[in-house]
Amino acid sequence: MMMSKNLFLAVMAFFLISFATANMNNGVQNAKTDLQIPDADKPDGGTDPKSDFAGHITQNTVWTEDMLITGDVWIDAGITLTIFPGVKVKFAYIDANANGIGDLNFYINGQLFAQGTPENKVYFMAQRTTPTTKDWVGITYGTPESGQLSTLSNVVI
Ligand SMILES: [Ca+2]
Repeated sequence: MMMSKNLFLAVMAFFLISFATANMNNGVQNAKTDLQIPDADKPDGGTDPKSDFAGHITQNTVWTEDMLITGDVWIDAGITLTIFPGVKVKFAYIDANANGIGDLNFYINGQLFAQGTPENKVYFMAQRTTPTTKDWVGITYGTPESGQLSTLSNVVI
């Protein structure tokens, strides 16, 4: 009897932690460009990424180097995208409907695992060296509470 009560409490604690984490992740919705990055945290800019991506991520994937985003991105349900420390995910400025606002969006319907370190942060940023706050749309978190939790730490958006 005591065992099952302890198990029940442990399960409840897990759900409470999950709920808190999910709410925290909702906070990254509609994040803007790197204009909000404090100067001390700004990356050096550097050259454009060698690799580019757009579309659906349909199998578990690891990004180990900088990535240029050239269209909407979806992490599909049940799929994990892992981003290594120090990787810069740069969004191209694409304004197909010519309204002055970049169109690209990053949809998380599965799991984003982006764990930078204080020395090697993960960046979600505009590609242009002098971006506006409207260069890309942001990150949209659509994973249901029953889905996998995303983890973002030492990530600059
Ligand atoms: Ca637009």
